[in-house]
Amino acid sequence: MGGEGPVSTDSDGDGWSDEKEKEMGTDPYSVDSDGDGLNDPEDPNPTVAEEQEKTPGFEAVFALAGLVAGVIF
Ligand SMILES: [Ca+2]
Ligand SMILES: [Ca+2]
Repeated sequence: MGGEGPVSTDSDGDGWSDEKEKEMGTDPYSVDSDGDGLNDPEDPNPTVAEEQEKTPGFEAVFALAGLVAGVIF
């Protein structure tokens, strides 16, 4: 459509144009510049590999603690 050429090139197809990647300091040829598993557009810190500190057992521990407390008291 049209003949104005590409407005923006998205070499890695992650949703950010090469221009934006340059702006953000990310790798325009890598969807995940820092390699932490989150694609650049979804990554809060696309240039800093963060450990995904998830504590999936947190609620379970509380539930268990509550259960134990309920049993004991
Ligand atoms: Ca891109
Ligand atoms: Ca990332």
